[in-house]
Amino acid sequence: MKSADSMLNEELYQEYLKALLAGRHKECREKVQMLIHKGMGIKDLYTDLFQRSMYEVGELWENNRITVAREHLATSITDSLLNLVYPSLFATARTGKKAVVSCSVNEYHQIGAKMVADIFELHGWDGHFLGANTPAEDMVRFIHEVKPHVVGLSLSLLSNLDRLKHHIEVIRADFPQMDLLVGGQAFRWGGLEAVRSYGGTQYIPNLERLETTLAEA
Ligand code: B12
Repeated sequence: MKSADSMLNEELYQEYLKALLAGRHKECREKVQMLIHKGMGIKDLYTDLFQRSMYEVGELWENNRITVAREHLATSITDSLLNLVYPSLFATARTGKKAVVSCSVNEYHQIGAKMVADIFELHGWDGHFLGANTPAEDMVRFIHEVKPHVVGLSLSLLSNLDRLKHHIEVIRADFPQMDLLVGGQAFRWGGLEAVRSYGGTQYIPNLERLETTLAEA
């Protein structure tokens, strides 16, 4: 894979962000297709283009410089663009390993968790993505059916920490040895000690660290 910098320069990033905020879906799509065609790696595309622009959308929204409608538009475009990488995602040789990735109840931020499931797929795992707002008991039922090697939980709002803890407790009750990965922006503001106190639970701040962890697994 070529380095991200050689393909995604600042000018291209700013053009993409402008198109995203203006809702020019086709233009965003063409830029992403061009970057994929040039060989930009999936982790870099996700981090340096999609994540960076969504964090910027969040800041603009927080500072009342864009409306909720525009933020929703940018989110929906980004969500659809993730699917452009799918042909290369599933081309990797399968390892036979499985992961389940999900958000807890009342957690509607799902793009980051979806990216995590995709990175598992990229590394040959089956990355079962359960999406936003998944009840703990239903997730555990699914874990019984699929028998994954790892479960990943995403938390964006620190106010949802007790819900995440409930998920961990319900999983631990049936699967005391299950490897748990947690991630998401909530941990910028706290919650790590509480999560680590469960043991066998690892905090992964970004996709780069996730790739290193998978390479070592
Ligand atoms: C889009 C968005 C929404 C959308 C989400 C839709 C969707 N389909 O996902 C909607 C409109 C639903 C929404 C609602 C709200 N949102 Co919002 N949202 C965002 C926004 C703009 C982008 C989120 C995003 O996609 N980021 C990009 C992804 C790729 O980044 P990421 O989530 O951090 O994921 C990466 C890593 O954290 C890590 N990771 C994440 N999960 C996991 C899991 C595992 C296992 C691992 C290993 C790694 C990992 O890997 C990912 C890739 O690198 C953010 C701004 C921001 N800074 O992100 C605000 C933001 C998260 N929201 C915020 C808020 C306040 C809200 C609301 C409370 C607003 C309101 N008053 O209603 C509600 C809460 C809804 C709820 N109960 O969940 C705040 C949170 C602030 C805080 N201190 O808690 C933010 C930061 C905006 C801001 N700056 O104020 N939001």
